Amino acid sequence: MKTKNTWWKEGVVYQIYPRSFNDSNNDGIGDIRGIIEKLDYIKSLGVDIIWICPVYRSPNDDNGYDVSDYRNIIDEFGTMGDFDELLKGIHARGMRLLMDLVANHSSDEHHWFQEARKSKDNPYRDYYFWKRSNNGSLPTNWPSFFGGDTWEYNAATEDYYLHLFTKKQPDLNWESPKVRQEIYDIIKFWFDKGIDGFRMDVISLISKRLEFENTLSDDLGEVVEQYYANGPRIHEYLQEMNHEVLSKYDIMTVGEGPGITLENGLDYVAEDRNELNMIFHFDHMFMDNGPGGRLDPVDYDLVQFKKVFSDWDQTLKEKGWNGIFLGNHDFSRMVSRFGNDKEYHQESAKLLAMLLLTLRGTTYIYQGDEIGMTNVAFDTISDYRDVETLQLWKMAKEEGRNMDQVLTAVHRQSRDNARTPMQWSSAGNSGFSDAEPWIKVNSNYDSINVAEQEKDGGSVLSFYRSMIKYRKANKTLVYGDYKCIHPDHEQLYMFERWDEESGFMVVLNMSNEMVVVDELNNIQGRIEITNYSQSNTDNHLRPWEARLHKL
Ligand code: ISL
Ligand code: CA
Repeated sequence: MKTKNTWWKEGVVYQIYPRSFNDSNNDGIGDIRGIIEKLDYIKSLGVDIIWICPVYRSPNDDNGYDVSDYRNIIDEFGTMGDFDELLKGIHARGMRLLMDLVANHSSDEHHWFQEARKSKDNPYRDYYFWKRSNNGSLPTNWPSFFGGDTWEYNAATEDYYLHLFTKKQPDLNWESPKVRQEIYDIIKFWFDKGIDGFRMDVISLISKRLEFENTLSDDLGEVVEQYYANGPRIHEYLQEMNHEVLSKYDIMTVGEGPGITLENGLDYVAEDRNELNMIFHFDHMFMDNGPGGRLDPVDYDLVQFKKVFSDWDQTLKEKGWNGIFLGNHDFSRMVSRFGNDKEYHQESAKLLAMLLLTLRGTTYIYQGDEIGMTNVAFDTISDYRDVETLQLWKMAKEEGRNMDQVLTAVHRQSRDNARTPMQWSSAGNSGFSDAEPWIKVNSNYDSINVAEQEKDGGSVLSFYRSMIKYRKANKTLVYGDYKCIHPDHEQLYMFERWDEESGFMVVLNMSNEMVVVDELNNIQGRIEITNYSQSNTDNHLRPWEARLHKL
């Protein structure tokens, strides 16, 4: 079977974290009018689709991933009028808009939960999960994604509610048909406004294992796979959602999911199953998490990294579709993580752009990566804002860990690395705001910023524009077959893409050393794009050199 061609496969997506993108009214917080001001910039990148992280009403315990009203805009981001204008502005420029659906949990300040917690016979009670204590201890020993436990006591009903994330994010009970209907109604509300799709937050977690068994593992990754993700009714729910709402609109969906693996990935996206269009799996993103989780980082290995992309391509090809990303608001900056943000900042940022835009799958570019924004290293924990970082910090302290080492891990791993304000120019606060931003700007903004790179045809920004344009003009890079050459090479990532029309060879030296590849002499076909200004056709690849050959 061959899968069908569509706009959402060919599209390039630009992800916006509204809080950190652009502040229009100078209160230090990015907002919707700030996005409107930058629509021409976004369009100029050549992207087709914009995904905005949550903009709904929220007490912001987890920066909007704790929704208290799914049908309204949070005040600090603007009004529904601003939103409508944003959507109109996006459509007027021939682009589309994806929103973020946070349906595994609500905020504890949502009126459903406010009701549910009042009494055992409240009509909203079964919107959430309630359990009595287990002989004086918590109902289960389950760990939260962000550290700590997953049960919070509710005095009025003398029992506990489940929260896989923070205690202000109670998990919704999808067993209840009323909850599912509420979610479908919300989806419908936004589709009827004209949005073009949803990124579905932790959708892999919505069906719970009702036995609520204690876990036997200390490894969070294992716990997620065995106890939290891919519950027994997940596919029934997704098919129902598809049938009830998704299938009635020309929209796209991308399901985010811890616990989505090579073994079960197709269950979510095989086209004949009518569930989701594509997924974000985390096989390459959690590679550097040690057994102790995020603040226990280990080195990542290129052979493993390539294998992740090759295995996923092989698994999904001709049956489903993938989302390709190397960074988002939950991880450190891709150039700091997979490239070299010091000696080879430019080269490696461009190389990663080439990788992103030549793999099979829909490409997702995270704001700031198009100028090579890097990780940040604040001197003190008080400059960090992310609830996960702060919770893990507190726990590490209680465990008596060496806090200098923990701060080093925070520098490397904190989600705040990706949440510092967008670097627009070398003006104060990087041109993001006239007021002090909600989180500090990365101090390298005077050298890494949009305004500088606009002036420079050799900048990372210019390279992104060329790569996006090239991908869009060459559909072989979207749909064509993929084959990794030299899968065991420890510095080189080389792969071929081809179909009946044309063929390409992508050659990436992902190391700080010169690499010699004899067969480069034999590649027939010209180099279309490279990241060094002095193009080089011999068999020596300079550090982080990237070449795109047309065969
Ligand atoms: O960042 C993680 C914890 O180490 C991931 O496991 C992350 O929590 C997971 O990928 C889900 O992320 C999404 O849901 C979270 C929210 O905090 C993230 O920002 C969101 O992308 C809860 O809604
Ligand atoms: Ca603002």
